[in-house]
Amino acid sequence: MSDKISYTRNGDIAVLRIQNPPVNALSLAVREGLVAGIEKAESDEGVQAVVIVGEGRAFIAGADITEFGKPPQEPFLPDVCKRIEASSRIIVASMHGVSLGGGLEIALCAHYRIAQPSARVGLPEVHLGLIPGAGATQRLPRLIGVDASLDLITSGRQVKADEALKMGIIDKIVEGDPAEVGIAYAKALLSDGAKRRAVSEMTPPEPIDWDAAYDGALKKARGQISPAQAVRAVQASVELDFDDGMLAEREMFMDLMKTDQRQGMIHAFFSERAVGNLPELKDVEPRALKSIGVIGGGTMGAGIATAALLSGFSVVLIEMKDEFVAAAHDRISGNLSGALKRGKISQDKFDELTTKALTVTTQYDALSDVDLVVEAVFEDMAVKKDVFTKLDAVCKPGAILASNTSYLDVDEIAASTLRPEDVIGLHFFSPAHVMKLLEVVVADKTAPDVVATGFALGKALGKISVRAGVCDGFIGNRILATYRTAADHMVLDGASPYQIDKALVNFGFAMGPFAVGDLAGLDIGWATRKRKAPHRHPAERVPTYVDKICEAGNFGQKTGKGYYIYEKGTRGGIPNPEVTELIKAERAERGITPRDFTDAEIVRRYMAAMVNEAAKVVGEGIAKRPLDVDMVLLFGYGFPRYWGGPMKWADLQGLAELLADIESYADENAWFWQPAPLLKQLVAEGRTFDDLNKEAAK
Ligand code: 3H9
Repeated sequence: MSDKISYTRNGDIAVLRIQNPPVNALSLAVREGLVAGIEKAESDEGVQAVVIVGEGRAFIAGADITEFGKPPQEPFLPDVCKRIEASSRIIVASMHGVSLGGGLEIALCAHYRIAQPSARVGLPEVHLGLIPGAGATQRLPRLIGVDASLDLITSGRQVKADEALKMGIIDKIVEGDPAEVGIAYAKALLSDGAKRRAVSEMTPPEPIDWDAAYDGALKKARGQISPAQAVRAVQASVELDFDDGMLAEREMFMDLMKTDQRQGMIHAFFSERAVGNLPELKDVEPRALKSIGVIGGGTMGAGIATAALLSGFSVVLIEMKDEFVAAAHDRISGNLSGALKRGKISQDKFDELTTKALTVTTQYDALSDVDLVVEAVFEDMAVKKDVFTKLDAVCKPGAILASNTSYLDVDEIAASTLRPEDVIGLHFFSPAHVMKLLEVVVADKTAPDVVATGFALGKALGKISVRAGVCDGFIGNRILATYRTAADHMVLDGASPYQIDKALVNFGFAMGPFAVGDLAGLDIGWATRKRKAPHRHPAERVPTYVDKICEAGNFGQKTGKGYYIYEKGTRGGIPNPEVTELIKAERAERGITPRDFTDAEIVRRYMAAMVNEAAKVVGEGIAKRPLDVDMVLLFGYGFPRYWGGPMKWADLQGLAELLADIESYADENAWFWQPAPLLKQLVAEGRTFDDLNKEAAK
């Protein structure tokens, strides 16, 4: 028996306990141990039933993801499942915590399933670019039907025990120690004379319109292939006998295992967990956080306040003028009523958060006791410095003073206080109570425990926090400025904003850059261009037609017109013909003969600009690791998760080919397309961005 499985006897019941912390993943030793445990129970005289339970916080979280990409080792999971199901003894799975992927597949091979009220089950394989590969696509439809199976498998969503019971996935919900309730249930089954019950022997369900389901899954997943493949696997459960269906599932699973999407999504899974794991924070205790101050009650400040309230902090929000106080309060209440409507908080909680937990005032003195303040006022250095001087005067010693600036110099802001070691950038993304990304911007003098507190706050707010150094735009907005410029250049040279948006949506972005511009407000980019104009390098190519759109009072969605025209009551916009005319005029003025771009070239140039700037950001230490950039783009900029992030995408494409493209673009515009030294170095050494991630993890 493997040391990952313990075998005990309780009368005529054997208990197999999986002990593979932290989440009982089905690594080789667990698979071996399960088979050995079943064999032992069968040869153990008097054993009539076997209860399978998990030790610790979960039943089983699925296959061991760290084994993916390596040659599979026997016993393979589908065979382990088959062996369990074929056992001559009655097998009971007693589930607690999560039973995910292969974990649920083990349970589906048991003859009976019970769960704790707090248990959750699901088949999240699509989130890893895969489909279930140990029989769930064949057994689940036999157990709960095609529609419910497709819902679970193509979405990867987890369901709670009560829903799983209603769906017919589990037989009973019983509260108590999982082993004890499992034994009691097995005893009751035996005394009732219950028989073995194999899901694989149940009648296959009725067929559906498979092509429609396939097309629907493909469309919904915006370029991700595994949900649509899952439809084909479930189709096999209806059209083939069980064993052939299992072979079909295995083949599709192994094919998906070879894809870039699987690599990208597993990179995202592990990076999401590694991103807050910084050597510099090891053994650093964060400061205590109970109350948060917020300066400014606009969209950003109200969003930050909402996020803090929802995570259990008390909030003091400072508005500039008395007449703004009520509006700020309303904005936060509006956000919270969204949470109330979605059932995330109760009416009592809503009342408490909008009254007792929240103070909105114009009096800075009210901040005298808060543990951390986030300033979210107008992006202007003089205004920020004025706020920080006031904060320095009123906040208690040890309170952290944070700026939500999206590009200003945090060192300069810190220098306006007498406690620069307590100053940090906390760059939230709008709407701050919804968006998952938080850039923790570490200035020259920021103390390590202040950085640790920034990460602790991010965790408490349910954010993905990424460490960033100080530069114009930090990680995300700096890279955005560059790839956005590449898009602007392509428009000047002949592509239309609409073709570019379409090509990038087809690549997998939630929206193209011009549609995003309309959503964010074209006035923001206009202000940035004006700010940067005095320091602009003569070689920069900045289009002026967008300024003309703004000068006419058109700022995108909020004014109903920008790159697109937005009719009331319709979703999305239609191309604005005035923009096409303005672009034509500008090309003529600049003497540019427009040329055609293919969609593939658009994606290539856009991505090359993104990766090149990202490599500079990593090379300069603004981001510590390539995976930090990947997480910023994934969680703040709508980058398709199935590519893992731009750095992972670049590794998958091949860095040498990408560098060669950048060098060829540099023949047209050497100033813009200066290859990143880090990219050149990696190509010369035959290494990848992921090699840098691995070195950083050592
Ligand atoms: C599958 O089953 C395929 C089969 O159909 C067919 C096969 C043939 N493997 O998230 P946490 C690690 S595909 C290895 O921080 P939480 C995780 O990296 C699999 N390691 O905790 C972390 O390590 P570290 C289908 C795993 O409480 C630690 O455990 N299953 C695995 O917030 C704690 O994780 C899934 O996709 C794993 N399967 O959340 C489930 N799972 O401490 C994926 C976790 O070194 N996992 N780790 O950073 C999850 O969704 C969450 O981790 C879970 C716990 C909900 C379980």
